[in-house]
Amino acid sequence: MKFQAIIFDLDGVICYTDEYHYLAWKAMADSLGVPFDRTVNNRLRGVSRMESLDIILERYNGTLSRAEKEALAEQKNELYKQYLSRMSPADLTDEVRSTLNILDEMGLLLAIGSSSKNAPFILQQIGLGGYFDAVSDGNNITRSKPDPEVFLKAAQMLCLEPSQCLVVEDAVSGAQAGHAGGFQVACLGDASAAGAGEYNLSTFSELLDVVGAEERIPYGA
Ligand code: B16
Ligand code: MG
Repeated sequence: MKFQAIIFDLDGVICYTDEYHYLAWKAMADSLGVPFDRTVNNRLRGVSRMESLDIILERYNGTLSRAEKEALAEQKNELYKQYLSRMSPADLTDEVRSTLNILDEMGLLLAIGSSSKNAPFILQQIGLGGYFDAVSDGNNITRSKPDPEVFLKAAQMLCLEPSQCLVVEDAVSGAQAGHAGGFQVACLGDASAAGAGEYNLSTFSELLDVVGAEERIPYGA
């Protein structure tokens, strides 16, 4: 097989929590009187929580202490977690679920490489707690994408070399992180539109073509 493992980004690849990030950051920005819209929100894809806050505060007239910034990030995260608590296995599409199961049955190791500190909670909410062979996320890294740390840690957890793993990403910074770590990258969404990967996919199930799966998902599944 071309790859021994696949390392998936979470938000924008396995499930979609960007609207919840938007709503929670918007509430925080409104409380400070800082202009914030979906164009700014798009710049936060794949970016860590504190770096996201710094991007939002580019439009803030004034200075904030480290403690004030941490309180704002915490305020946003509390509201974000309230949205996450309403997620359920229905938030995982049949296409993603079926594709993951086929990849698993092929004997590929499957892992998560996400910048989010909430990754374990999100996985639990969508019914994938305990599903992956390794979870590398915002809790075990010190540098965020485009640094490759999160993907290198995932490969280490699987006892594999980057050349044996495929990274799947929706953010350009995430694709850059994969390349910086020596991984091949399959892109979806924004990163695919930008042609940032070796494989630029329109749908999640196209991963089956990338790994040369014989099984296909029945049309309309
Ligand atoms: P948290 P991913 C990323 O997840 C999100 O795309 C990004 O918008 C967010 O700021 C980051 O996680 C940190 O999330 O505040 O939950 O720790 O795309 O890397 O799975
Ligand atoms: Mg993402």
